[in-house]
Amino acid sequence: IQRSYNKRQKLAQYNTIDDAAKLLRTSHNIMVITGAGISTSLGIPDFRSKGTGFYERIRTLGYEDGEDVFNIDNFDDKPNIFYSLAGDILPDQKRFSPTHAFLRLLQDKDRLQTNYTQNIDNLEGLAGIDKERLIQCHGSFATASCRKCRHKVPGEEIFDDIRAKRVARCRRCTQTIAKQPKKKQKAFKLRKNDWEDSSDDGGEYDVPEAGVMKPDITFFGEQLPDNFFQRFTERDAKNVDLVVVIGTSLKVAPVSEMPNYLPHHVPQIFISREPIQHVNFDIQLIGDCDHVVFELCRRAGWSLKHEMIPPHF
Ligand code: CNA
Repeated sequence: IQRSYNKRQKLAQYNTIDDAAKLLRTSHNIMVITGAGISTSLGIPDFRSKGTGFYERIRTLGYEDGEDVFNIDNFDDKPNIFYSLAGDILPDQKRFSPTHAFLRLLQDKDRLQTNYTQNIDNLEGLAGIDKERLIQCHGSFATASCRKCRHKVPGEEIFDDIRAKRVARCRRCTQTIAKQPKKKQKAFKLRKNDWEDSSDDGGEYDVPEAGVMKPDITFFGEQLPDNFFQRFTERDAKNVDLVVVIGTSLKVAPVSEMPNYLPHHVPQIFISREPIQHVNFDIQLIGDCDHVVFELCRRAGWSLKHEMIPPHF
């Protein structure tokens, strides 16, 4: 995108929840940026909420910084730490939240241009959001790859290991290693360690280890998927007419920077439990997002249906 980063100014004409409902009704290319807060009503912890967030739990287990668990160098160094904790955020949900239903409603009304989700729980797919309208900015548990040979498998293949808090190893590496004659295994080990002498001295060597499998979620220090940058710069930044940000602390770049990179005349709405200061949203609707989106729909004259919304509402 050509424009340089510049903190946008609030647009004076939009202030109230009724303004927000009117914007929903009148906009046709809506960009929705979502975070962990849209899944907490299903019992999936977010990262940073006080008392319930995953990072606080990690601290009670003695780790200083929650982000360390999702650092790629730390993962390569000690994958067992990630595997001992990841079970808590593993998606085993068979249902989605009213806020996911709201996204689906926007899609059904052909108003959802793109949902940029930071979530890795794949619940957007369960709610029926089209792949073409969904960017999983931080990847997902849907697939996993070997850190050594890059072999990719469906994510479910390593779920048992994650639940058992056991480091998942690559089956392809394991098979390749098993097929090699013992001498070759030794040579592989020697080369790997840059030893000069590869002569057979009859000594004992460890067989090389199979690579560690990592869910294809984006760790700190890893690149975001290409389609994130492409879709944002080549399409959405040029023609969205409303931005709605839901259930995120907006602390993780580059997603946190998206609102300030968009044309400043495009109205922006923020929905979350805690207000934020580092982006000048036009309207901040502070509260439980399931309640807020329900109320927004009511005021827009739309009916949001979901099993968690009491029928008399
Ligand atoms: P975060 O930093 O934990 O922020 C979540 C925000 O949502 C907080 O500000 C909360 O106050 C707010 N919130 C929580 N529950 C609700 C609710 N019911 N209604 C309204 N607001 C609520 O998480 P972010 O998404 O901002 O951070 C990005 C990380 C979180 C991504 O890399 C994700 O992969 C990661 N994450 C994802 C999941 C998931 O996929 N469900 C779970 C935990 C973490």
